[in-house]
Amino acid sequence: MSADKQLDLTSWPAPLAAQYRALGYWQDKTLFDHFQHTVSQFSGATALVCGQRQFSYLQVAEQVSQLASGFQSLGLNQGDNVVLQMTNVAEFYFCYFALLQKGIRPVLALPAHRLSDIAYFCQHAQAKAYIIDGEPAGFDYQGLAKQVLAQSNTLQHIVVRGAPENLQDQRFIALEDIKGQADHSQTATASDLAFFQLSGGTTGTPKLIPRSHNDYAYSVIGSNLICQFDTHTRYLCALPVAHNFPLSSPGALGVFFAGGTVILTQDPTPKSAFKLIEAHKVTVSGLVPPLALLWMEQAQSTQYDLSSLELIQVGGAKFSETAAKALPNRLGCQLQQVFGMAEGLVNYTRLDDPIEIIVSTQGRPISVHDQVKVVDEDGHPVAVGEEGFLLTQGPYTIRGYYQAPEHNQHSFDQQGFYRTGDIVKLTEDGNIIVTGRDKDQINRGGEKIAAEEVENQLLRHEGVHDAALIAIPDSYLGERSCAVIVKVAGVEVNPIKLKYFLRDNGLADYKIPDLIKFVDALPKTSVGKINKKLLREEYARL
Ligand code: OOB
Repeated sequence: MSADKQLDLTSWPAPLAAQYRALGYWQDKTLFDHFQHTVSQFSGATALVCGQRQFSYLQVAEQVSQLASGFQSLGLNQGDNVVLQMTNVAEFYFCYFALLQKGIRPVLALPAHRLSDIAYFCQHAQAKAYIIDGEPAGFDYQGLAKQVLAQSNTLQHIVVRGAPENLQDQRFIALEDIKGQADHSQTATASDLAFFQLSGGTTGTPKLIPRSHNDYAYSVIGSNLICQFDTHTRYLCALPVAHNFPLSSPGALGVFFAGGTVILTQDPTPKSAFKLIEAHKVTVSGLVPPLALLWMEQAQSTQYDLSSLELIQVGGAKFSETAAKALPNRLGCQLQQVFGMAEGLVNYTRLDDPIEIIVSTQGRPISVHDQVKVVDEDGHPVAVGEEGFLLTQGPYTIRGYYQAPEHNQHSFDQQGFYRTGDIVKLTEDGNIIVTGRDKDQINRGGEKIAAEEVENQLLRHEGVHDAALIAIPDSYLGERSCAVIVKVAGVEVNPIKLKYFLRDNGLADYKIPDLIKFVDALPKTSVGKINKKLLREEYARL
C-alpha cells in the first residue's frame, strides 16, 4: 500500500474535516503559503538571528527558494521522505520551508538522536536523504551519517551544512552546493502530509507522527491568538528547533506567521541565553522545567538586563506549583504553562487567567473544538475533579501514527480519540491538571524515554537476563531513569560496561539509564508482567 493511501486511513472523518473547514480552522493554505504571506507583508523586517547572522524575511525567502530548487535537483520530489537533523541554526528553517514547498516530507529528528533512532527513521520512512549539521563541535554528525548509510538501502544523499569531510563518497554533498536558481513554485497542497514529528514513544520503536499543513497551521494560528504573538514578538528559541513546543506552540512558526523575530541559541543555559535576551530585547521564550529552574536561580545574580522579557512559557513536563509561583518574581515576567504533545493537543494557561489558575493548572486546549475525555479504566467518563485517562480528538490531533496499524489500534479508541497516556483531572472551568502517567515512559526533564526501547537494548547484552526501566523522582529533572536488572549467572556485568554497551549500540545519551541496579528477581504482577509500580515505590528514595 502506498504511503499516501496509509495517510487516508488515518485522516480525519469527512464530517469533522468539513466542520473544521466551515469554522475556518483549516484554511487550505500550506505552511509555506503562510510564511510567504508574511514575507509579502514584512519583507524588510528581521525574521531570524543566528549568532552573528541576521536575516530579513526576504532573505529567508531567498534562501528557501534556492534550496527548493536544490532539493529538486537532487531528485527529491513530492511525496518523498527525508530525515532532517539540525542543531539550532538558521538552516533548519531554510531546509524546512524549502522541503515543505516542494511537498518533500522531513522527519524532524532531534540533535540528541543517535544511530539507533536515525537508522530506524530512515528505514521506516524510506528516506531518500539525510540532512545534517556538519559543523557543531560537540558531536560528529558526519560520522553518524556514515554509519546510517551503511544500514540503509534507501538513502541517496547526505546533505551537510558546512563542509562535507567525506569527499570520496559522492553521496555527501554540501547544503551550500545544492542551491540553485530561486524557485518559487509550490508542489505541496494543504491537505497533504507536511512533515513528521516524533513521538516520545512507549514501545520498542519510535513512532512517526504525520502532520498535515492544515492541521499544523491551525495549531500555530490558534496559539498565536492565545499567546498574542505579533510583529513585536522577539522569541528566543532555546529548546531544540524541531521539537513541537518551540516550533509551533506558537514557537518559531508562530513568530514567522506574525512577522516577529526568532533569536536562536545553541546554548540554553543562563550564561548565553541572558546575554541574548539583553542584546536582542527578547520578549518571550519557551522552556522545559529544569531550564526554567536554572534561569530562575541565575536571574538573581545576573548582570544582564532581562527587563524586556514579558512571558516565559514552561512545558514539556510538569512544573511544580512552588516553582510556578516563584517564576514571575524571579524573572520579572508572566508565566504561561503549556501542556502539549507532538501528536496534537496543546493546552495553555491564558495570559489573562487569574494567577491561581496559571500556577496550579496546565491550562486548557487551543480550540473549543478540541474534545477531551477523561475516563476510568472501563472508558467511562469520570466526574470533574476526579483523576482519569486523557483522550482527545480535534482539528490538529492526529488520527493515527504513520504506517503503524497495530500500534494505532491501541493508541486510538473506537471513535478515533488519541489516548494520550496522561492521567489528569479537569477543573470546573475546564482547565487540565496533569497528575500522572499511564504510559511506560520516563519524562526526563521534558525528554521522553520509552522504557521498552531501552529494556530491549539491555536485553541484547549477554549478561542481562531481565530488565525494567523505571522513573525515579529527581528534584531538578523531575524524573531520572533507573534500570533494574537481573544478571545472567556467571557473566561479568557492571553499570559502566552496560552504559558503554548501550552507547556503542547507538542509543542516544539521554536514554542511557542514570542509574543501574542489580537484583535477584523482578517483582511480577498476578498476570506475570513486571510490577513496575512496586519497583517505582521501592526505588523512589534513591
Ligand atoms: C511536548 O510534546 P512531547 O510530544 O515531547 O511530549 C508529550 C508528553 C505529554 O503527553 C505529557 O506526558 C508530557 O509530555 N507533557 C507534560 C507537560 N507538557 C508535556 N506533562 C506535564 N505537564 C506539562 N506541562 O512535550 C510538548 C509539545 C508541545 C508543547 C509543549 C510540550
